[in-house]
Amino acid sequence: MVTWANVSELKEEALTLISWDLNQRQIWDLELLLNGAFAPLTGFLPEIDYRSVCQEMRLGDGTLWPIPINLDVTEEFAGKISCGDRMVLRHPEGMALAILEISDIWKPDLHGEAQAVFRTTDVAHPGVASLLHQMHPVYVGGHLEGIELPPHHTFNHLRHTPLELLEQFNRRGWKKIVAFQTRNPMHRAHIELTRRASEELKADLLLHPVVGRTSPGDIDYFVRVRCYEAILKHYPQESTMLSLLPLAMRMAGPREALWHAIIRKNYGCTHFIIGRDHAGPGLGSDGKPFYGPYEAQELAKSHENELGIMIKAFEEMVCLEDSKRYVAVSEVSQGAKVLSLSGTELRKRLRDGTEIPEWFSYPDVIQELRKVHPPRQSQGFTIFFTGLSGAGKSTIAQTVMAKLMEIGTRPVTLLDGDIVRKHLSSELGFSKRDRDINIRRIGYVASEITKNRGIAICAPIAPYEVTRTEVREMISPYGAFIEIYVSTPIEVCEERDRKGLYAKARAGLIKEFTGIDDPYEVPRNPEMGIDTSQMSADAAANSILEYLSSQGFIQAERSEKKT
Ligand code: PPS
Repeated sequence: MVTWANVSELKEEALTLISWDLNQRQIWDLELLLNGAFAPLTGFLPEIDYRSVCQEMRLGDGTLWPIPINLDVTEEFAGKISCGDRMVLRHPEGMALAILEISDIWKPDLHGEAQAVFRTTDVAHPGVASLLHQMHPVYVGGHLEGIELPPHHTFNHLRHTPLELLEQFNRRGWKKIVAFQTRNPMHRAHIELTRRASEELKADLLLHPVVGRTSPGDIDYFVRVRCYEAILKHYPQESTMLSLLPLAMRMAGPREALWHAIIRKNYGCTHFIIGRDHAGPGLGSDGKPFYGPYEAQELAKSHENELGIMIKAFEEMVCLEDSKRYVAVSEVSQGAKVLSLSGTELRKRLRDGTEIPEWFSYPDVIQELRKVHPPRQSQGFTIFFTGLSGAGKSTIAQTVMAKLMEIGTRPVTLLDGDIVRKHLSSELGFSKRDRDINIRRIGYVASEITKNRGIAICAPIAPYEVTRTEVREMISPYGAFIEIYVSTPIEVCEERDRKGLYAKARAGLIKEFTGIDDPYEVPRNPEMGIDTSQMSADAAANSILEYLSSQGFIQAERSEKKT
């Protein structure tokens, strides 16, 4: 166990120690270390355990543990600490949460870790992308002493430590408890599956959804929790309970299933449901799934004795067309028709406001989902122009803005390159680092605008593909990201040279000028391309409005009238 003693002394000591400000991912890991959900871990893994977990799925002493739990820090920070030191881990709001007694500091081979844990280095895997793109390069291992659990401001009545959950189980007289993990809203198929599990095992049911990090594009947990609360009414009250798990998922499929089972054992459950494609990360860059659909349950089953929790494996549940009854796929008799509604189709129906059948879900759940999936005409979106200086980005952006303001259904904000550099990024230059910071700032502001259902029009050069992709990922959870490559050739831009910058760059008076002595990476998959040497700004703006109309973001007749 993590040590919890002398908290007031530790708080005093924390004032004298070097601090690391935790990011959200690290806070999720720390909370589950501190509250015992990651038992037997007593801190962030030392190097010997880390290597063994990667290679063998076991700690150095042989205990089953499939996922590395590491504290990652910058090289700069690592240069200030040594083994044997104590450091304080702080919440971004400043509270000291724990003291780490540093036993190991090392630079991991992150590609090797990805290959060992995820069996791939393909960044289409969200766990790999996070490991390779978000982790700091140095790991710090050591034993933790707890000061305070990370604070929560939402749904506190549904959050429990393992100890609190055990108390709840005892109070209710529950002895046999089957846990269900999910990162999605629950529909009828999930309910049938969990009811079946609970009936077959004669066990009480814990709905234990993840409210930490899930997979990119998942529905946010506020909405999901409202759906879970709605769905609880459809279960027998006395034998069902809902509790939220602040876990940072890795989407590691089979290894993740094992890990989830260990965590549920620590929360006092006796059984754990593993269905089809548990913690599946979707498809790889080659279009193939990373793991087999039943690999996760097979791996967990094969370690059942050692796990200390029983695995309740389930096949996919499907709905029979005739009787509207749910059965396991293998129970469908020959010739019987089954109903299905894919996630993509569900999202489309939510978006279009079209019917979602009763066999699929409950009206109260759908009502919650509809609240956050307004029809496209009321959703926010971002138009992101990218291209060389002088390509025509600002002129088209201004024309599009004027036309959208004439339509007038939502507020429109223009984040032009020059405007942003004046108001948001005045201290930045044009090095790769500075340009990336500039573009991330634009992305952040645009994501806030999009989230609040406005229209953001961005028109920076944004020369780097990775950074543009990052911005796309920041915005996409809230609304569409429409990337428009203004592909006007450099000769034309240079010929125009409205600001006289190309002449200066050629004369060596401006350094790092995009297209002259600094790179521009052509977008790989923009939603649109526009070449202003072939098309006027007005015609370009009209084609953008036509695109918006064809995608349902603006009403067809309004855009036609105005264009
Ligand atoms: S970036 O790369 O996206 O951060 O650039 P951005 O902020 O869009 O650039 C804004 C304007 O800065 C002028 N300018 C330069 N551009 C490119 N390279 C160098 N070295 C440079 N120095 C100044 C240029 O006019 C950009 O505006 P636009 O509207 O693209 O012409």
